[in-house]
Amino acid sequence: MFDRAKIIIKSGKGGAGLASFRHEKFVPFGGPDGGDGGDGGDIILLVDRNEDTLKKYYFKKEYSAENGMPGQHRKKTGKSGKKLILKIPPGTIITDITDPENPHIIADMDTEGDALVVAKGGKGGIGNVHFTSSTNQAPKLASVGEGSEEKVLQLELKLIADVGIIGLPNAGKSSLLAVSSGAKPRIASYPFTTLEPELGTVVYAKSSFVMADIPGLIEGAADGKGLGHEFLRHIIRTKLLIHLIDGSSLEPINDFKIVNRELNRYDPNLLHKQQIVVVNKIDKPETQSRIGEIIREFASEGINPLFISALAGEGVEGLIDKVDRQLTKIAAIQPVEIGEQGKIFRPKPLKQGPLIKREDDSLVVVDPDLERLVAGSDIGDTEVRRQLWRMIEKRVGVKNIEKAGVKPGDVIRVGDFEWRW
Ligand SMILES: Nc1nc2c(ncn2[C@@H]2O[C@H](COP(=O)(O)OP(=O)(O)OP(=O)(O)O)[C@@H](O)[C@H]2O)c(=O)[nH]1
Ligand SMILES: [Mg+2]
Repeated sequence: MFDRAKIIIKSGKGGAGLASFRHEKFVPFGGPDGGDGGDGGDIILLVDRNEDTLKKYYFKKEYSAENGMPGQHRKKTGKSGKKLILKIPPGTIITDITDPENPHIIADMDTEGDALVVAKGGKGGIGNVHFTSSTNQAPKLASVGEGSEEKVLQLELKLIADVGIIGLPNAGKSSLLAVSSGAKPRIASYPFTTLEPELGTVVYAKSSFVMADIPGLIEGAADGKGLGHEFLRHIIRTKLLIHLIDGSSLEPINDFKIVNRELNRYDPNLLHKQQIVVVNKIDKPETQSRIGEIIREFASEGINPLFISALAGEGVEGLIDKVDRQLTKIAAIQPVEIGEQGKIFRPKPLKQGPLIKREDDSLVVVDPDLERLVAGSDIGDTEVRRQLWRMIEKRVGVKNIEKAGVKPGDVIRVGDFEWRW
C-alpha cells in the first residue's frame, strides 16, 4: 500500500544580477545596463483528485525546481526558473522532517486544487541598473541570487472514512461492512482475511456515510505485530469507530481491552475517538448462552454494547441508525495540528536589519542582502570596493558601526569583503 513516502525537495536558486554598461558605437561609455537575475522556481504541492496513491513518490524521491537565469545586458531580467508542481491525492498530510529530531506537520491537504509552496525559489540577484543614484552614475555592483531551499518531507495519505470498524481478526468486520454497504469484501473463517482497509458507502434514511473495514488488530499491533500496525494510523482520520467483538470468543471483554490497549499505545488520541461497542455473532448458541454474562462484564466498564449478527443481518439496522445519529452530532472531523501559518506555509525568515558581531579584531556584518551583493560584485576592483563600502555604510549606518565599538584599524567584514576602518 503506497500511503507514505519521503521526498527530498529543492527549489531553484535565484540567478545572479549583472553589472554591465551599454556598449554603443561611438559612445565610449554608456550607462549601466545590467539586468536582474531571474527568480528560482518554487516547489508546490497540489491536491489532485485523479491521484489516489503516493506510489510515484516511491520510485522518484528527489525533486528540484529550475534555477533562475542570470541578468542580461540591456536591463533584461534573466529567465525565471520553472516551478515544479507535485500532485498529491486529497487527504495527504505533509510533515517537514528535515530535522528528524523536530518533525512538524505543515499542512493537511484535503481539498481539490489546494496548493502549497513547500520550497520557495530564491529571488533573483539585482543588476547594476538598480544601483544608480545621484552620487553614483556608474555603479559596478550587482548581487547574486538567493539560494535554494532544501527540505525533506514526509507525505502521508490517510484513509478518509466517517466510520472505522475495528476489532480482532475474525470478529466479523468485513461481514458487517458487506451487510451494511454495497462493498463486497472477502469474508472467511480465518484471521487476516482483510489485508488492506476496504471502504463501503452506507446509504441510510436520507444520508450516507463511508465505512472502512480496518484489518484485524492483535496484541502487539502497536509494535508491528500482525497487520494492524500499518493500519492503525488510518483510524486517525475516521470520525467514529465501531468496535466489533466476537461474542463467541473465549473472553469478549478481554478482546475489547486488547484492541483498546493497542490503540492507546499507538496514539493515546485514538482512545478519545468515540467508539460504539458492538458484540457480533449473536446468532451463535455460544454467544446467546452468555449474553447476560457479557452484558455484566461490559457494564462493569461502563459500557452498554449493542448485539448484532452480521451474518444474519440481525440488529444491523439499529446499529446503523445509531451510527448515523452520532455522526450528525460529530460535526466535523477533528483537524490535525497544523503549523501556525496554516495552509500556505512559507517558511521564510522574517526580514531583519543587519547584525554586527565582534570577532577578534574585526567586526562582522551579517546581512544576507549585503552578502549577496559582495558575492555578486568584483571585489578585486578598487572602484567596486569603494562603491560597496558606501552601500554598506548606508545600509548598516555609521552610527551603528560606531555603537558596535569600532576602533581605528579594525577590519569590517561582509562575506569575503574587508574594509579597514
Ligand atoms: N455465525 C456468525 N458468523 C459470522 C458472523 N459475522 C461473521 N461471521 C463469520 O466469521 C468469520 C470471519 O468474518 P469476517 O467478516 O471475515 O471477519 P473479519 O473481522 O473481517 O476478519 P479479518 O479480516 O480476518 O480481520 C467468517 O467465517 C464469517 O462468516 C455472525 O454474525 N455470525
Ligand atoms: Mg475482514
